[in-house]
Amino acid sequence: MEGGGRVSWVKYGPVVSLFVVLLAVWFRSPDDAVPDDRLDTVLSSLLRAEGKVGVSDVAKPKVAIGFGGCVDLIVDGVMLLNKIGVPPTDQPLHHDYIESEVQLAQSFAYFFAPGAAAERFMLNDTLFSELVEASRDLPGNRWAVGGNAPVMASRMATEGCDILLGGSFSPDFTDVLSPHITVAGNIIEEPDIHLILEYPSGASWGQYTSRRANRYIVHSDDHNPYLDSMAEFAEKLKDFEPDLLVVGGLQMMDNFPFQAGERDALLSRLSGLMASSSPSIGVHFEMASFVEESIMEDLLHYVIPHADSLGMNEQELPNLLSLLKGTNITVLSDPNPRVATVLDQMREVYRIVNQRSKDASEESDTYGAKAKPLTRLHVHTLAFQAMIVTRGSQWKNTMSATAKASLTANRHVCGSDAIDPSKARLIMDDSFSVSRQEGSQRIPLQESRPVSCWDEEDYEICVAPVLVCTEVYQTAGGGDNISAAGLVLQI
Ligand SMILES: *[C@@H]1O[C@H](CO)[C@@H](O)[C@H](O)[C@H]1NC(C)=O
Ligand SMILES: *[C@@H]1O[C@H](CO)[C@@H](O)[C@H](O)[C@H]1NC(C)=O
Ligand SMILES: CC(=O)N[C@H]1CO[C@H](CO)[C@@H](O)[C@@H]1O
Repeated sequence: MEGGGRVSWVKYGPVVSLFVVLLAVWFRSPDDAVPDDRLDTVLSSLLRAEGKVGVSDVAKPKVAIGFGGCVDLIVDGVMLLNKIGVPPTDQPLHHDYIESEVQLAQSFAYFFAPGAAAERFMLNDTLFSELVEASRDLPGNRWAVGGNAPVMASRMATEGCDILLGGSFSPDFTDVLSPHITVAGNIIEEPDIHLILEYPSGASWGQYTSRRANRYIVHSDDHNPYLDSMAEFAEKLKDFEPDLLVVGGLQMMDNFPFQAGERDALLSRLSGLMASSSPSIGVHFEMASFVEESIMEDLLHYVIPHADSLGMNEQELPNLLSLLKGTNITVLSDPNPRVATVLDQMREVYRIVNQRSKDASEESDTYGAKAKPLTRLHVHTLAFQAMIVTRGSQWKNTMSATAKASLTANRHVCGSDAIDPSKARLIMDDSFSVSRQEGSQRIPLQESRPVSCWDEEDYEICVAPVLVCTEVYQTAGGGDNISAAGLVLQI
């Protein structure tokens, strides 16, 4: 805590008692939200933590990001389903991919009520076109540059980095990108469209009410699953000499009807690309919504061993962990997990991935590259941001990066760079336990020092509360904006 100093209680006695009275009045108010001044303090402290370090103007960080991208068509999910006459189903069901209206309704219902993020491939082109056509003239619809790679690229360019972006885009698409972004890929006529069905907290659809704001995404990509920009990206990567390589967008391969062996070949090539990058640069892999077990296993084999850093949300963390532990992947987890639960899952992912990398380090793979240890793990949730970073690794400024990630969550979801505390709420508890193990330490949330960092084993953990936006503009792309914002302060 800064400033302050002790004041005479005698001199300020009347002021203090007035304050106490006001406080008492305030505490009687039925509103159970966090006091405004508490929120203000958390906000100003987070801003101060974020501002402690900046991105260098002199030597702009260079970041290479793949793969793919799309045009997002963002609509109100319930409004769209009502318009095309898809009635609420009484059978919420998980589907790996979507082929019919009934499956769409069942899958949407499955994720809508808990408010969990989901993304599914639509195998039925006719249905997908119908949905896109219906969305085009739905009130309040918006078009935006989408896809993990372009969103992360744009965020990092805005934060002052020079970017090489791997993706095949139409000229219109490339035109709207920042001048600090160089595109490596093919030129295509029609970009892939992703349909983003957003819903606010408390939205209702038939008998269902959403517990939190989120989105359900359907896509039917022709280009993205093939990572068709990879060859040109690899070519330009040599001269670009990045400080950081980021890989994302691989979920477009999930449940895509590839020919036998095709996906394997693509991921094997990607593995070679990641492994051949200079050992001194960081490689970050951004997870996403995966449901196909075989592709998750491919990620464990081809991608994760060559990443120093992983980013994911509260759904993707238990999903990855269950796979690492050899159990069935989890498609739906608690969308509002406790800090202790997430930290325990993160410790386990960190431990298992590093153990696997150690075990594999004797044998090198076909490219002669050894598995890298995992030195950074960032999990973004609605209520808080959490990072594990290995002490002595190349990742700098973990405290400030966690603060920046947290602020970016509000900025993104509220759709405004300036954070308005009247549109924000703290939903993290007043204190959190560092683990679910009995007797674990509890850390109080200090408004003036909201980012808590501590050391364990060979790593540091930082946790920052999120000022959760209450007037949602957009949730899709949130993870990418947040992850990218955290990364820029760490290279
Ligand atoms: C694909 O969607 C169309 C339009 O909704 C529908 O008529 C058709 O039956 C669907 N195909 C399958 C295989 O479900
Ligand atoms: C796990 O997956 C297998 C194969 O897909 C399936 O047969 C089994 O029922 C699943 N187990 C559980 C507990 O879901
Ligand atoms: C909704 C939102 O604010 N998303 C932002 C994510 O980052 C990109 C790149 O900076 C912005 O253009 C988006 O507005």
